[in-house]
Amino acid sequence: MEDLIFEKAEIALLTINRPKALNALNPPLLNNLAGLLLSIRHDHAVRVLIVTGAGDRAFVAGADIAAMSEMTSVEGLEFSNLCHRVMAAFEDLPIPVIAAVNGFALGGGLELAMACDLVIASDKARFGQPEINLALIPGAGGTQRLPHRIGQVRARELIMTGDMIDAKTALEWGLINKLVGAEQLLPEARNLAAKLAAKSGVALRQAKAALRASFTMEEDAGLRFEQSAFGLAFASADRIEGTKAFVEKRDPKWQHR
Ligand code: DAK
Repeated sequence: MEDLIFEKAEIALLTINRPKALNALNPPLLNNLAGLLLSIRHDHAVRVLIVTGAGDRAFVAGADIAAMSEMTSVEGLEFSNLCHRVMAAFEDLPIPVIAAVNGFALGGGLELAMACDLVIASDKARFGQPEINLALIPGAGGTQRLPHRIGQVRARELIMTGDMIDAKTALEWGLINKLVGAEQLLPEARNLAAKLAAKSGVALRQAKAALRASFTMEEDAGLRFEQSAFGLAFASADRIEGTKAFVEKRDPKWQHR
């Protein structure tokens, strides 16, 4: 899997590694990604995942345009299924996922960042949905997730013009959580990951599931979902420990169950 570098640890680092093509996503890479995400999903030793791009130019410059230009309609359909499976696998990981955006996050690259929970970007990052310039539209969730994150007005501008925005604008528009210098990107991502890894894993999992419901459900169903998720967190050993530790004025020791 040369196109992916996975450093397994409690705070794991996944690097998309096709720097010569600005880390564009082609079918073999996406297939590898699907397999890797499945194994991470079932690996309880990994508590937080950071995703970044190899090199100093790109996070992911989108789906591989050269590969797409050669595809038949049937292959295009298979590619579509694969893209959706990978984005869903990212979004459905029960652990927090942080995108560390080190350069271009375009098309499928921005969609990948938006399938993560938190986004930290370096001052070299550029964001956009330039599919319109290929007579395409965002195909891995961009038309839905972008307006959800930054509102209809700005999402329409990005998707219909295909223009890119810089990291400062992305911060102002609420597309990213934090903007740092290039050297500080991975250290800051690790700091944030360490903060999350110090929380109860069971509570984080329920918080993530309930936050996702705010995107996929009507408000009434979402509020009911929140009640169930709250109930599950409440039934955990960590909830007993967390509330007890507060009363006893000490730090909690999580069991993550
Ligand atoms: N695909 C393939 N190769 C790419 C690429 C891409 N998306 N982006 C860059 N490259 C390659 C370039 O071809 C070049 O290769 P060589 O010529 O050196 O072999 C190398 O990376 C360096 O790029 P440039 O020479 O172009 O570098 P510049 O600094 O001049 O320009 C750029 C950087 C990022 C502005 C430019 O490379 C660019 O505009 N790239 C394309 C960005 C783009 O349009 N991205 C959106 C792609 S469409 C789907 C789901 C999702 C999608 C599709 C289907 N289904 C569910 C079906 C997603 C679609 C997309 O993402």
